Amino acid sequence: MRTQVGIVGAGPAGLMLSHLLHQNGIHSIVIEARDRDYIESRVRAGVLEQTTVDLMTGAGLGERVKREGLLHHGIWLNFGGRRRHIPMTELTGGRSITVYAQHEVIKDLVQARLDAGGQILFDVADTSIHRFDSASPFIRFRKDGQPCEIACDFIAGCDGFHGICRPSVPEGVLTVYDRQYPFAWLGILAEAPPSSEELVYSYHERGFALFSMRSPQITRLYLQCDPEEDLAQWSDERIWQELLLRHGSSDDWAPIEGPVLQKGITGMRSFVVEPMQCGRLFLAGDAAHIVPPTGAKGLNLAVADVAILARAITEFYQYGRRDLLDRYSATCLRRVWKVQRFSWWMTAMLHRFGADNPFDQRRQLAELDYVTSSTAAMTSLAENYVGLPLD
Ligand code: FAS
Ligand code: PHB
Repeated sequence: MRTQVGIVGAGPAGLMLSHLLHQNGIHSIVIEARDRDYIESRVRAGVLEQTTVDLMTGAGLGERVKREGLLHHGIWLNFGGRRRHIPMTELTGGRSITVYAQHEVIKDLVQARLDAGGQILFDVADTSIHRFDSASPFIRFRKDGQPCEIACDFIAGCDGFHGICRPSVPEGVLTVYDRQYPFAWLGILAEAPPSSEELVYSYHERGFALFSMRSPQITRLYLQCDPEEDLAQWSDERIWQELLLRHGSSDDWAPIEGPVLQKGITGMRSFVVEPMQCGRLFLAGDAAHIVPPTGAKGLNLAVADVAILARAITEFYQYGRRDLLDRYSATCLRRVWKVQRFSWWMTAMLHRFGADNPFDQRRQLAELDYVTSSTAAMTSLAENYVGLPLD
């Protein structure tokens, strides 16, 4: 097989890249290790920045997110037993977030690719990438047990944190920046109507808790737990008891309980590799960086990376320009580090650190008090949360 851009991974990064390239008349092939049903039902992120929704709308993918997405104009910070509102749309001149599940974004992208005759090869195995230090890189993999090869001009490594593209870069080329957190998130999907129209981030002495949602019937909730936590020790009753305790607030707001449909534990880390490119291999999304989910940025950063990459590749094919390609990593990393800072800051402000002492708790409460009583501080949170504009 031959294509212009070989894309490894059908997550938000790989599929959005293939779609944006198609819109500019550039051919690509996406290969994916899992099957279509799996990627279209995998429970992950749920918050889309204004920047991401604008990108999707501009790329002709806005219809369903506009129709089914839940538009939010603010978030709540709950601490000291009282909820405080951050009116993000008001503070950012009209920018908002949309609650729309990641797997719904994946469904829209897969459908759009297939409707346009795009190639997505599911269920591939033994993927490897070659000669990306030359002008003729290629990808090898097995499909239905048969060896296959894609010759291409560029390889996009969109295969997530545990993919093969980043580890394929020769020793010594990449610098790794890594920070692990001494806690994780236990997340549930529950069949219960959202009792708050907007997300609630709760700081509590027993640990962080988050109230989010997926639809008028489904809520999504998280609580801080130990990284080694044994899920079997967490009955649905115990999870609800802990969530209601940590989300306690004087205005009598509380999540509505309901049957737990799905539960899982997600580790927390901040991770970046530099540079995000090597020869004709370009890393995007979780293949290059991981953020703790407290800032709801993972999916959005992946989409921002490929918007920058799609433009650079388009300028190469249409005008023979190499400068945007050469600057891909530097351009992305400016945004990546701002988003890393914001995600670390939200995580540090809202979680209990086992090693912390009473001074740290007082400092966290003072920070929360400042952020919810200073327009300047509130605006800083709001503009980062709704999404920094793409440069
Ligand atoms: P992805 O990981 O989404 O996609 C990579 C794709 O490559 C996958 O489909 C994988 O199967 C495929 N692949 C891997 N190796 C391959 C190989 N060798 N050959 C072919 N294909 C291969 N973010 C939030 O903001 N909020 C959340 O609540 C949240 N929850 C998360 C929960 C979990 C468990 C995880 C892992 C992430 C979560 N995130 C969350 C972050 C998430 O949204 C990611 O940032 C986002 O999926 C990144 O998108 P991609 O870079 O496209 O990578
Ligand atoms: C989610 O809805 O899954 C979600 C929302 C906000 C976050 C993280 C996850 O910060």
